[in-house]
Amino acid sequence: MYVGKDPLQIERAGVYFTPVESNGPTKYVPRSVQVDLESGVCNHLRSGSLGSLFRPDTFFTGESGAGNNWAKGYYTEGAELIDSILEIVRRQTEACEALQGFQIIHSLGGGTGAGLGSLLLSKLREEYPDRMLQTFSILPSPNPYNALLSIHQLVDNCDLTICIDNEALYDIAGRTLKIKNPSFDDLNQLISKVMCGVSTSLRFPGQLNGDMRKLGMNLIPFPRLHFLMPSFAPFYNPKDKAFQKLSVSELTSSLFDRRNLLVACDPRFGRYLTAACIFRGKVSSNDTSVAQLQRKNSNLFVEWIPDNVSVSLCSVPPVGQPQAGVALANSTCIQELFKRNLTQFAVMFKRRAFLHWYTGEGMDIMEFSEAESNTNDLIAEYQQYQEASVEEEEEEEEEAAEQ
Ligand SMILES: Nc1nc2c(ncn2[C@@H]2O[C@H](COP(=O)(O)OP(=O)(O)OP(=O)(O)O)[C@@H](O)[C@H]2O)c(=O)[nH]1
Ligand SMILES: [Mg+2]
Repeated sequence: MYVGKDPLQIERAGVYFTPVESNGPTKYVPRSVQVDLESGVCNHLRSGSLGSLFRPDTFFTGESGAGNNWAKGYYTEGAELIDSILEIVRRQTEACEALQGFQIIHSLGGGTGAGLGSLLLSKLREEYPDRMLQTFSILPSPNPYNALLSIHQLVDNCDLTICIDNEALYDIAGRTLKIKNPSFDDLNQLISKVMCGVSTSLRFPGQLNGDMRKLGMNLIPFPRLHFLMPSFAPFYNPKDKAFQKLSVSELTSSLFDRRNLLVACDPRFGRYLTAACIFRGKVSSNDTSVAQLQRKNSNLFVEWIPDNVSVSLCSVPPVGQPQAGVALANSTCIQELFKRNLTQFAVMFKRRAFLHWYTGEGMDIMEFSEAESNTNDLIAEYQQYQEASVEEEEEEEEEAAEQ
């Protein structure tokens, strides 16, 4: 929670927060809605150290839960409550001067975040067709059905999905931060760092990619290929007293290093379509390390999108760290994530295992087949652009002209 007067911190506070009347200095409350189909997690949030930050009437919880079943979140339990949720969302949007869009933070593994989250996306798309829809989506999932049904929805109903992969988080927590048996709290600390990082350009004045649409404009060359990998550097253990001070070029290479990625994919096996880097804190502005890195690894960046890595600087460092870098990358290697999920999905779906739980909620098996083929197509599209080169396209054009 920020308490202070720094004009840089306050100038764009209105992007995520609504000022409230108070006798003393202006207070801000998040323009958020907290939703769950059972009350436990929201109660935990309310009674936690940041509980008083939220307006009480922006919590919405059901009674029954979605029992790890996507169909319950999307078609039955969640569908019954969606209107009341949209009512709160509408109230919050009315408090906006200029609504850019929506950000949904959910996991794709259970019934609520995945199923109800997907339903909410489709309702928002319907009601606010020209606003940006962005998600922070937590993968993978012990239940491959829930995740794949969600990916199917995300491909079509979302503008920008920032993928966060618990597998990668466990690796970072264990290997870099030396935490034994990391808990969800430890992982969520990492997620919050990355969320603060990737929203830097929206939250501070004068930034490149200063709103959601510009960010999308620069990062998403094709509407379906909007699944981004975040990275952060340096990760450090708060219990280690000494800060690691990195030069800009060290920060840059860390951002493009697999070990600092929040998704368990290897960029060396794909190609970057686009990326956006933000350096925060004391970082010299005339550094050209990103351009150098691109030159040295030119085979990892598609050559048919010029200037595909943007760089911006924000003088405000993240809380508790003197400097840091964050990046959002659109790399074709993200197909690995979808392939892993699809493989697990396919072996179960082939045997129709567990399907009765979904059909029991009124779901049609066709939707499973559609999700499977949509994800197959998505993987093929990533592969196609991974292999595309400028020459190939010219050849194709020549061939077309000859015919
Ligand atoms: N990083 C992180 N992952 C979590 C956390 N809580 C749950 N998960 C992951 O998300 C997956 C889905 O669980 P939940 O998010 O609890 O499911 P839900 O959306 O509440 O859905 P239901 O409980 O089935 O209604 C789990 O398999 C976990 O891997 C968390 O606090 N942090
Ligand atoms: Mg739950």
